[in-house]
Amino acid sequence: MSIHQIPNSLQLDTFWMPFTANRQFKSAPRMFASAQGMHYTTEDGRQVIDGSAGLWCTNAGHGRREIAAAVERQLTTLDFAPAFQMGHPLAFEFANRLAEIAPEGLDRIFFTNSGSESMDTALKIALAYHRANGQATRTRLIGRERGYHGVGFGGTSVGGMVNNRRAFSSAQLPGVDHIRHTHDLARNAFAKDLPEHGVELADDVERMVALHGAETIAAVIVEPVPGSTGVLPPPKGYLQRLRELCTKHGILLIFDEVITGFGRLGKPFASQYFGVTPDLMTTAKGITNGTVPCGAVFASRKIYDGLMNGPEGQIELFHGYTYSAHPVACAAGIATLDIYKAEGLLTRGASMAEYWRDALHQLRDLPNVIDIRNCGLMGAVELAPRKDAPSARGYEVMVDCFNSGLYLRQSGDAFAMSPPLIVEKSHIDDIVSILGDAIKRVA
Ligand code: PXG
Ligand code: PLP
Repeated sequence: MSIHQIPNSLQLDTFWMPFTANRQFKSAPRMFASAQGMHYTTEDGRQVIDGSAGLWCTNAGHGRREIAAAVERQLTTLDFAPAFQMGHPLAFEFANRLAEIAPEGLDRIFFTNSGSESMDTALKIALAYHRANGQATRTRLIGRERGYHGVGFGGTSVGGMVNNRRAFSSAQLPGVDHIRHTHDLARNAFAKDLPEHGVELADDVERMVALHGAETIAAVIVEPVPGSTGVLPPPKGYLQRLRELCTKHGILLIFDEVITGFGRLGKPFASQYFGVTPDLMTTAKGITNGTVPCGAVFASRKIYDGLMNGPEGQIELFHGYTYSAHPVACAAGIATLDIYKAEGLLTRGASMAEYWRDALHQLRDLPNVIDIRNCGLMGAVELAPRKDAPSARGYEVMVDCFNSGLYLRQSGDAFAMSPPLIVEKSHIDDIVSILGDAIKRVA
């Protein structure tokens, strides 16, 4: 047990924890008891600054009363309503509000409950769209190495994380291929702006076309800035090139904005930040400030209209979840958008990004630091792995940070950071100084 002892009465065996080394955690638990603003409070009353917005989701900070009030109101007014062949006004209102901030033309919105569901939904929409438009041979899905698109069979298939896939290799979707990732330490380490090198990697789409035939490819799926695999900003011009090649070959481009959406880069969406508009965009997380599970797929009018054919009484897309457009999620989402708007949070990152970048890069000369990356209010510090023990150094630094008052996400020997968008300069100083001390101590 750690010094941060949990009550003896709490039995830890029954909760099978997700994406966690269960035995390691349960032998020395790290427990949060409450949260407000930029900070968690631990069971033993310590303040821990939130360097990763929970899991990249609490963009407006913790404990927002307005969201709590909206949720309570909704639960006592209309706790649940079916969204299949029935409606409730809040679902339409929420969709309209999302459309206001969407990249131009991406204003047809399908609700889900998570990023993984958003990804499954987007892949199905892509297949259904091509089929409805007389191109039923377009069934291949092209993901990218080092992509993370959640844990459904669709998302793991197009994703490119080996640990997410190796145990399930027999059940990956057929006909999926991957373009190469853009992470290139040799050429781009410590880039403070978008990496200079790697635009040519987008030409992998041409290789896929040459190999498989454009008429078999439904969609290319990428995160504009991969988050889970260590914050990998795209090389200059790369996303534009992907867009051009997809358009040229009639392939749909899907941006997975589950992390980059809702202000992370200083614009509502990464699509607007990079000036590249995909055909479909998946979101979740920040859509309700992490409070109530919710996700949304934003589709272009071309795609929506393309599926609104056939007899009027026919269901156009055989897809949906019991909790699609759940009234409580819609209420939480609208209250969240109200906060984002009132406090300018969807663009606040733009004014903080430079300070964030410069603060992170102060860690450059510390022991074992091999790269520092940043984009908007995303950031990563990567350490050299210990010989024969990848991730060990990363884990020790993460635990040291927690014990000294900083929560951040460890990804192998890298740390991925994404503070709530309410972050002030003094918070950034705290995050960087605690992380720096931990890196020095662990060495
Ligand atoms: N797409 C992307 C780009 C994501 O980052 C998902 C899909 C799946 O979303 P759900 O809601 O099904 O988890 C994600 C989720 C981390 C971390 O620390 C990242 C995610 C989730 C949990 C932890 O890197 N990303
Ligand atoms: N909704 C949210 C959450 C916003 O952040 C914004 C603008 O930043 C909008 C809507 C659009 O607001 P307006 O119509 O006042 O420009």
